[in-house]
Amino acid sequence: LKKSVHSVAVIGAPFSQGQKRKGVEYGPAAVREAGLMKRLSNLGKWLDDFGLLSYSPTFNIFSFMMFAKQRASITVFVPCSLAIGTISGHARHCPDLCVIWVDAHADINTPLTTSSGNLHGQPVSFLLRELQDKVPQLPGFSWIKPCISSPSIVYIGLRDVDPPEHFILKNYDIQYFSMRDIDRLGIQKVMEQTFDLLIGKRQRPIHLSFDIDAFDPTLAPATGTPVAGGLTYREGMYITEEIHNTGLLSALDLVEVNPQLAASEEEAKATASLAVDVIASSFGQTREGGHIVYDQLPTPS
Ligand code: 6HN
Ligand code: MN
Ligand code: MN
Repeated sequence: LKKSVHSVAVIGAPFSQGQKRKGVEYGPAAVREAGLMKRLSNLGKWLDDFGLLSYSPTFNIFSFMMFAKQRASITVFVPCSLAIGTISGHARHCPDLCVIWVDAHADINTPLTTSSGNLHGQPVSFLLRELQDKVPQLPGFSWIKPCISSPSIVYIGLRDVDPPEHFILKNYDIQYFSMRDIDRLGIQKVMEQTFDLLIGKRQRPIHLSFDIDAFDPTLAPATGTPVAGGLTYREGMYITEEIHNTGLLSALDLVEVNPQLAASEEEAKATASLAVDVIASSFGQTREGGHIVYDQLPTPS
């Protein structure tokens, strides 16, 4: 079996709690309609399609990840809050995992620092070991066991970070590459340094959490909290190509696609098809081609 031929579980988790804007529960279906499964099977992936979960709060997605984790799994889901479930489930299988969090936002408010009250701005705070004395026990959340340490996560694309979040990033020594850092270093150096930080000393499985709002809103308008000045298409593809090239991608969450917030059908379609590009590229589609087996040229008879 070629290294790139492996099985990918696809889980759609339509879910809109954790934030106030309606419509994000239609994201998974929109990404499927944009051709996700065909693109992945064209890459020679063995697909394990779990369809759309009918009920998928964080605990369910946690159980699902435990169950679905084969050699890789994608979840095409919704507000970032579900990362509590996906990363916990993934970590149960792969305790050694590291996280690359691509997002305009840090999603690291605690329930005590959040000003919006939205859970999608808080998932990372529940997951980080170092932060647990600052996170209150909430009803329904007692199953969550913090499973990542601060040196095991790197952010890329930040440009809208709340003051308490900034405090946390600085005081807990969490590594990040903001859009300013990308301007300064270029995306190639950013990826090099990200891998040095996370997998420089030892190989470990990568959990990629990709929030579509990391892209510039001109490219991904159909999302709940767009922020100007985001990733270009090429920066986004470079990030995912490099992650694929490590051979260590183990799970991918693609979050915050909200077709209902698009101003037009075209905007909704463009955002969903960008999400498909992110996923396909993470699983081996390359811009220079050559990703499917083609080993003989036709000869004129
Ligand atoms: N997302 N920091 C803000 C909050 O509500 O805590 C925004 C969170 C946005 C979450 O879409 O990545
Ligand atoms: Mn997010
Ligand atoms: Mn975001």
